[in-house]
Amino acid sequence: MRTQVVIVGGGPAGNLLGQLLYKAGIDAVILERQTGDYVLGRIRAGVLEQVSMDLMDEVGVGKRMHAEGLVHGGFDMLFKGERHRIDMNRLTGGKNVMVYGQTEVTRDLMDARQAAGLATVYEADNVTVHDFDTATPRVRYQKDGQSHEIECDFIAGCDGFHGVCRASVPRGAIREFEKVYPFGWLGILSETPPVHDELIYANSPRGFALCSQRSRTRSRYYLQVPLTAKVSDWSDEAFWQELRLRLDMEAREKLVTGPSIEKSIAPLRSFVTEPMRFGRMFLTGDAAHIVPPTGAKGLNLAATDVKYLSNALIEFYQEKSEVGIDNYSERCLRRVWRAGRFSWWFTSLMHRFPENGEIGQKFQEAELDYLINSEAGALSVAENYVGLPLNFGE
Ligand code: RFL
Ligand code: PHB
Repeated sequence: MRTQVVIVGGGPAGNLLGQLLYKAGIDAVILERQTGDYVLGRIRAGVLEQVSMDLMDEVGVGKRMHAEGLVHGGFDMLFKGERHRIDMNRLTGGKNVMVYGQTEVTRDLMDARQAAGLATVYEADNVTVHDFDTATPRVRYQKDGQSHEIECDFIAGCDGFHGVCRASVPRGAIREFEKVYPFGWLGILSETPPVHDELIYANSPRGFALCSQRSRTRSRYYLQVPLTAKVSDWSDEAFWQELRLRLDMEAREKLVTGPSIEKSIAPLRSFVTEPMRFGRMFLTGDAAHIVPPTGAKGLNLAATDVKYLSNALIEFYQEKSEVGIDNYSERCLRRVWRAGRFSWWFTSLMHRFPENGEIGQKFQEAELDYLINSEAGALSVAENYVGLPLNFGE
């Protein structure tokens, strides 16, 4: 079999790339290791930047997002028991973010792909990538015990942090930068109205907490927990109790609790791969970089990577130009480092680092006091949170 682009991984990056290429008349096959239901069962990101909303519109799947997503023009920062609003909309001259879950983004993209009759192979086992240093790369996989090979022009590695594409690059051709944080996030999803109509990022001496949401009736909350914590250690009651202790009085009283419908722990990590292109194979999204979730940047970076990649591939096929392909890595990495820097900084500001002691907590509170009382400080937070425009750096 032959196609133009093999996309390894059918998460948000792979599916968005599939739609962008389809709109440009470029053939692609997606190979996904899991079932579609499994992919949709992973509860992850919740906040879309304007660039990601625009991409959903561009590929024609924005309708449900606009109908059901919640537009947020600000968020609260809580420290020393008090909440302070960052008015992103005012500070950035009208920019907002959209609360619309990654599950919904992926579902909308998958539905559009299916409606267009495009090929996704689910439960593709043992995917391997070959010859990406030549003009005819190949991808092999197994499905129902049968072996298959696809010859293609390009491979897009959209296969997440544990994928096969990055792992197949010769070690001498790649550099990896990594920071692992000494804690994780315990997340809970519940069919309860959110405690507040915007997000609350809380710095507490007991550790970080985040009050997020998926809709007006569904909440998502996170707690900073030690790396040794296990989901089974945390009953729902213990979670709600600890969350209350990290919130301000008003939120504590308003919090509506209920049974969890999902509970999981995610480790926090900053990770960047350089470069993101290896001959005819490109890495995108979590396959190339991980940010800690504190800045809500991961999914948005995945979306902008695949937009840059689709532009480069369209230029290749339509204009016979390799300029976009040659610039892909540099273009993505500038944005990746900017978002990665913000996520690292916001993580450092909001979490408890026991090794920094009480003075560390005091310094954090002083910095937060500065940020919310300084127009320049608040603007810096706001403009990083709403994200960079697509043509940034041009
Ligand atoms: P994904 O979503 O991991 O998808 C990769 C897909 O590739 C498949 N795969 C393979 N397929 C074939 N062969 C193989 N060998 C394969 N190996 C893997 C996998 O099954 C999977 O379907 O990566 P992608 O598409 O790059 O998307 C990235 C995002 O998922 C990620 O950046 C975000 O979820 C990060 N993130 C957040 N991002 C935001 O922008 N805003 C947020 O509010 C936000 N919150 C979060 C987050 C991530 C979290 N966790 C759990 C890490 C909150 C959390 C808790
Ligand atoms: C989420 O709702 O899952 C979420 C929101 C904001 C973040 C991280 C996660 O910074």
